[in-house]
Amino acid sequence: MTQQPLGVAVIGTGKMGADHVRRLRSAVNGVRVRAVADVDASRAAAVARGSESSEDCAVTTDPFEALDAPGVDAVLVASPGPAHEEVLLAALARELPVLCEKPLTPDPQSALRVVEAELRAGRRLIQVGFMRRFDSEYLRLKELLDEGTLGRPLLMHCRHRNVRPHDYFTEAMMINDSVVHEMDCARWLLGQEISAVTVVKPTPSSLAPAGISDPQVVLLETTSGALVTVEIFVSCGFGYQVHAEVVCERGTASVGADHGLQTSVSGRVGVEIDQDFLSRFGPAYERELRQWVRTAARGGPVDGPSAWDGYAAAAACEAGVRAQHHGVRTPVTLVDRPSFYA
Ligand code: NAD
Ligand code: ISE
Repeated sequence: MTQQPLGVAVIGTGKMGADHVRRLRSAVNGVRVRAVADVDASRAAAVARGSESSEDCAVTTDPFEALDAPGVDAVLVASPGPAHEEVLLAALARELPVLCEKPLTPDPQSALRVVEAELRAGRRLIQVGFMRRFDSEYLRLKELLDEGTLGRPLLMHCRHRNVRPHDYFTEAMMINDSVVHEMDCARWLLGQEISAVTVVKPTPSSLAPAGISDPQVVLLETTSGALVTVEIFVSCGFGYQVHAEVVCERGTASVGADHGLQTSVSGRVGVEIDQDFLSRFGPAYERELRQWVRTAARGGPVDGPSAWDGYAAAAACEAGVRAQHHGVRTPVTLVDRPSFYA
């Protein structure tokens, strides 16, 4: 008996949602996009049109209508963070497996409501889109740190540079939309929670977007005493760079060196720099989607980054946004981790 393809509703068809739809259609087996929803009707329609199977794909401006469309078995959420909670709760109420783009939600209170709803559902239905956990370099780094040959991690240094942010980007989003990735990576790679956050700001770039003090340096402390520095520079103009170096007792390991085409011309060596996350992390998005489709097709439980990981990152981000405003070291408060997420 052949298994029916997993029917997916995609909520939010902007940059990320459209890219996920393209990858689901071209690079992942056993899946069909059955509905797309975007508050911008023309975007949803354009994404639905982009395939031969578009006649099977419902198009709507109402996310809840998309969840209830014929053939929908699972949901991919790619609307902006503040819109995630209500669609996550609706998907959990319908027992639909979800891949939710990061951040799970932009604050820990709403993230905890999602965690509590998943606990009530009784099985893991939410995978959060922390795609660096699917990047081959980050996976190798995680393996190396877990092997223990380098000894205990002492420090981690991260650089996170974007060419430019969305028009609606705010200074708080430097933390809860961008540094949220480093919050998650630090927790995952070091196997520790983040205990406090400090943010310091140099004189901003004259090219920074209005209302945003760009760049900033974020210092994370972890529960076992490791320190993580993050340079976040969201309007650097020249390229997309995500780099991490972990300094351990017996050596260091780093990922994210520019790895594109290298040229030697006129006495100079040149290396191409990715211009955005879609090219830098393309293979990671595909691995993430394939794993989610595989587990969602069984009706869950899903694996990968969990709603708890989304909550813990949101709690660290809340401290980070307060630290951005007040300029002081800000402790992170977490509720006890339910054994469900052990
Ligand atoms: P975007 O602005 O390009 O797209 C968002 C889309 O959602 C827009 O088309 C908008 O009209 C639509 N939208 C807004 N409110 C909605 C609602 N209530 N219901 C349905 N649609 C709604 O943004 P983006 O860059 O595609 O980001 C979307 C999500 O993906 C965010 O959570 C963002 O943090 C995440 N993201 C993740 C990565 C990653 O590397 N994992 C990269 C970029 C963005
Ligand atoms: C964006 O939403 C992402 O998730 C990208 O990976 C990150 O680099 C960028 O800063 C965010 O705005």
